[in-house]
Formats: sequence, structure tokens, C-alpha cells
Amino acid sequence: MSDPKQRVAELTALLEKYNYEYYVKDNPTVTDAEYDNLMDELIHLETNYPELKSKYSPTQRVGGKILEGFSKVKHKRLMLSLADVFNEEEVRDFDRKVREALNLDTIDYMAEMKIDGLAMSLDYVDGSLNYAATRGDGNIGENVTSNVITVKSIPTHIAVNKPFEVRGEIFMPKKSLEKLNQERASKNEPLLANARNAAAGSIRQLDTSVAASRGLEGFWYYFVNAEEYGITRHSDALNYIETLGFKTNPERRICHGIEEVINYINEYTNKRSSLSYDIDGIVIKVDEFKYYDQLGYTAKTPKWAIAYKFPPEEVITKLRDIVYTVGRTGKITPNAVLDPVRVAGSLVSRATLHNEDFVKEKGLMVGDTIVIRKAGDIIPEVVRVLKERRDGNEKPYQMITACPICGQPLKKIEAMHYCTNPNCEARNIEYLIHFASREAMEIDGMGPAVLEEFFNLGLIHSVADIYRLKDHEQTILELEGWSHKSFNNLMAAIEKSKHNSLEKLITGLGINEVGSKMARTLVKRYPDINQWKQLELMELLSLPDIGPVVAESIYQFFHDENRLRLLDDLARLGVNMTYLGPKVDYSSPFAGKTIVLTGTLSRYGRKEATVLLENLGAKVTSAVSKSTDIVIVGVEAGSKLDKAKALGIKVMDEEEFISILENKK
Ligand code: 3BD
Repeated sequence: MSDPKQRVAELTALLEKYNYEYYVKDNPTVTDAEYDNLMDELIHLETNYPELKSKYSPTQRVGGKILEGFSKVKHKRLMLSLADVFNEEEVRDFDRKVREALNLDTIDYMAEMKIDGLAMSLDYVDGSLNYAATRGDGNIGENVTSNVITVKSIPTHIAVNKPFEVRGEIFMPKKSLEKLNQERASKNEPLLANARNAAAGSIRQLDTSVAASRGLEGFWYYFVNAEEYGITRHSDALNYIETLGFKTNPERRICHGIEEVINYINEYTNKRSSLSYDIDGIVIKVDEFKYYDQLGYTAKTPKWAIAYKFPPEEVITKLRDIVYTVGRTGKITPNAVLDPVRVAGSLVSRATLHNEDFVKEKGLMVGDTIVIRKAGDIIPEVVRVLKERRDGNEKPYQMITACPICGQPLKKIEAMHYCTNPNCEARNIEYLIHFASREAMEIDGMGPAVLEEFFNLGLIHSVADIYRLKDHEQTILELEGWSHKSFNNLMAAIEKSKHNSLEKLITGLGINEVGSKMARTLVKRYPDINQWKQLELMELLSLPDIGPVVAESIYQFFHDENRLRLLDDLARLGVNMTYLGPKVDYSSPFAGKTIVLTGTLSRYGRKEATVLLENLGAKVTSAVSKSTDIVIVGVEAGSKLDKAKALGIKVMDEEEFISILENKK
């Protein structure tokens, strides 16, 4: 038998070579079975001789570790940002400034895909991966090595010994993102809005198996130490790191002068959708390093590179029909039924039309050819009608006057139409789903499918019936997919929900205009449901954050006989009707302050920090505006931080935030 140490080295070298052939070159030379056999042999040896297992063994690249958190990494050189431009004219301005500063007639640029992913630095010492770190604020990032090495195209060992750092982008290919979002949709989980969020979310998971399962990839677009290696051009630097085993983007092109850059942009504006990964623009870099110092830098960006950002992708399709959905509050929403088309990475066949006024403003007719796009790259929206494509067969739009589900007349309140029938079936089922949802009463195992089935069987009519389900044990056990165990689990979840703090119930009641956030704020002021029943309209109107529509809606709700009867029912069934959370500390330094959280906080999650701040009397909002008092920044803070600085708003880092919190304790 061969020496185990030698065999481990052999196996490691072979598996790394096969990884490279498979994941970088896309050209495997062994079968999966042969690869698996070698991997099994290595796992076996490492189990018997743990001292032979190295940090970056091929066996460590499949996930399976649970991390406690991510440590900080100070980048050896700042990770810069890129200045954005949005049209051809601005691209030409960039070129003009570059040429003027250098006193040249024409110049070579490198044009590259702007990958929609997460910027990453890979640092190597003595030819071995030292760390993989996120960009963070450009100065300090997070060490995410254990997750990054699950991307198997990334070399853990390279054939150089000098200091070596490359930077690039970890991303999720379109196929992987689609698959992930399908899985999330089937579990009723919120979808990931874009490839960037998906990559960032995967890399920040503490269970490395999650990152390993997400089908991530990497492209490397910057060699930090190029000049120390005698390289004089960015294009040569990329060719060089490619020879060392790094995956570089094959669409890159040297452009001689700005016209070729413009052509490249136009070419890829069209080719964009046929790529297997999402790009959100084109990066343009001066190719020769010798000009970099001469062109210089602004505070955060080099003057020798820019990012051209694509306008949101617009697609033409047909408006086949307008159908209506009825929400839990009875709100009627018109929806466009479209000929299915691909937009920004997914197949779209519906788009919201918001309300009657929206449809009229756009001048939509059923049968129209229309332009759609994705707002924020996730929610499909109708941009405009192509009136010139009408052929006379289009049907004028007419808002419905009766509820599509129960046939009762609709009532218009401001821009929206509502079904007035409190017993409308659509409303009931939506209402039940909302009541049991995570945001509201959080009854695990009581999702839309289960509720629909119970509703259709007549086991549940109103939310109070949820608390009477235990009387239907026999019926439920006879249904497909139910066992004693699953029934008991559901009963336990229902029982647990009885002990929720009042804000969850208030959210679940589905009072028009009162969401979970408003509920949280209000229960602190009115911690007992009996106080809500006695609220006068004038008092509600005098509260901060409450407009006349919300005030009226709350008042109406607690003066509706049916609603009051439901509340009595729920109370009799044992549902808690009081606020159980901590008292608000109105003497804290955050009391009365409007605060925005941005970036990744490492100690507390966003939700947790929000709750802590609210308990100290603060109001936490999402957008920075003139009325913001403090912006608390974690790592990877983006435009909100910029805006806070521009508006002269107090910026507080996580350390200061934590020290104030701890002082309070
Ligand atoms: C890409 C900076 C320079 C090395 C600075 C010129 C801003 C994200 O494909 N080149 C690319 C891409 C990004 C780049 C540079 N080349 N910087 C580049 C980049 N082909 N996406 N970025 N980054 C990387 C960033 N990330 C988060 C927050 C703020 N800025």
C-alpha cells in the first residue's frame, strides 16, 4: 500500500485538476463515477488520518460546516466603486475626459460584462488561498472563505508564490436563480429579487451546505498585483490569471477607441438575454496601467473606468384579458393577462394594473400590444401601449361594477374599488390565509393549501373556526396526507398562536390600512384590546403617523357589530388580547428619533435591531429623507449612506449603536 501522505497529495492534485477541467474549462476528462471514487478514497483517508486533512482539501468544498459568524478582513488595498453612466453621451464624455487628461487622440479600452453579483476579493499567500472576502465598505469586508470555496471553479492553490490577490464577482447563473425561486414559490417564501441578492444571500449563510447547493459561479476581473508581475495592461492581466486557473469572462474585448466601445455596448444590449447569467451593464476600463496614476481617483472611484448601466429591459407582448383579484380586505385589483414573455430572467404572464385609474391613464384596451418591464427587476409592470399596432379588434376597457366572486356591488374608496360583502368567499379565504400567515398569527403548517382545503370542506368559515378545529380530528385524519403526528403538530401551532402578543392579532384582523408595522406601533400605546374598542375618532386622528384614512378604518372596524362578535369569540376561545412585549423606554437617546438601518449589521439582524430600537421609542423607516434623524450603517452600505451624507444626517456605525444599546441595559 502506498504512503497515505503521498496518496492524499496525489488525490488532492488529481481532484483539483478535474475540478479545473470541469468547472473552469467546461471540458471534463473523467467520468463522474471516476471522480466520485477518488473523492471517496480521499474522504476515507482523511477520516483515518485526520492530521492529513488540509483546510482546502477538495473534501471541504461540498459544504456541511456550520459557521458561527464571519470575521472581518481589512483589504490590503481599498476596493473601489465604479462611477455609473446611463447613456451613450455620458460614455462619450468619459472618453473625452480621459483623452484630454492624457492628451491623446484615441485610446484602448477593455469592455467587459458588468456581472450582477457580489464583489469578492481572493487573497493567496505562498500559492494557497488565504481568504475570500466580501467588499464590505471597500476598506473592511467579511471573511466568507468557507462558503466561497464551495464554488468549485475557484482555485484553492495556484502556481505562484508572490503576494497575489484577484477581485471579481460571485454570481448566481439564471438557471440556478430560476430553480431557487421556483422552490421558494412552492414553499410560499418571498422570491429573490435579482441575481445580486441571491448571490449575497447565499454567501452570507452560516450553513455552508446552503451556499454549496446554490449553483454559484465566479468571474475574476481584476488582478491587484499585476504591475508587480511585470504586466502593463489590464487585458494581459486577465489573460495571465486565466493561465493560473481563474475563470475570466469570455465576452471581454479590447476596443480601440470609443466607437468600438459604443458598438460593443449596442451588441451586448441585444445579446444580454441570451447570456446564461444576468448582467446589469458594461464596465469600461482604460487598458494600459501606465495611464492610471495620471488619470487619478475621486474619493471612491477610479477615473480610468466607468460602469454603463442598462435601462430596465422592456419587452413587447399582448394584453389578452383583464381579470380581477379580490384581496382579504375586499380590495379589487385589475390584472393584465399577457401572452407569456421572458423579462429580466423570468417568464411573465401577469402584471398588476393597480386600479381603474391606472388602466385609464395608460389607455389600455384588451387586445392591445403593450410594452412591459420589471420594476426593480422583480414586479412586472405595464409601461405603455403601442397604439399604432391596433387593428380595430381591441375592446375598450370597462371597470367591473360587481364583485367577480360573490356578485355584490363594489364601492369606490379613493382610487380603489372594494367588495362590500363581508361574507364574500374570496375575501374569507384570503382573510384566513392572512390571519394564519407568518406576519400575523404565525400558525405553522396552516398555509394557503391547507386552509383552502379546510374551507372547501366547510371545516372553517371564519378565523374563530381555526380554534375549533380540534373538534374535527376524525374528519381531518381521513384526508390525504394527514397523520396523527401532523394533526398534533398543527394543533400545537394553533395553541401556540393563542399566546401571541396583541400586535399579531391586530395584524391578523386585517383592518384596512393597518399592517404589521402599524400594529406594532399602536399596541405599545394601546396594550389592551378593550382600549381599542373605546378609541374615539378624534384621538386616533391626533396620533402621529396616522392619517385620516387609517383612523377612520380603525374606528369603523371597532364599531362593526360583526367584528366585535368575532373578537369576543376569539377571546372566549382563549386568544390573548394584550400586548406582551417589552415596555417602551421613552427616556432612551433613540426616543422620538426616526432611524434608518442600512448595510449588513453583524450583531443583530435587521428585524432584531428594528425591534430593539422601537422598544427604545424610535421609529424605524426604510428610506432616507429629510425627516431621518440617524442612519445606522453596517457593512456593504450603499446608496442610503450616500444620501444620508448628502443630506447631512447623523451617521452612526454599528459599534456606536451597540455601545448605546449596552449602556441602556
Ligand atoms: C462586474 C466596483 C474596478 C477594479 C474598480 C475597476 C464596484 C462592485 O462585473 N472593476 C467588473 C465588474 C465590477 C469591475 C472594478 N469590473 N470594480 C467591477 C468593479 N467587470 N460587476 N466593482 N462594486 C465591483 C461595488 N460593489 C458593491 C458596492 C459598491 N460597489
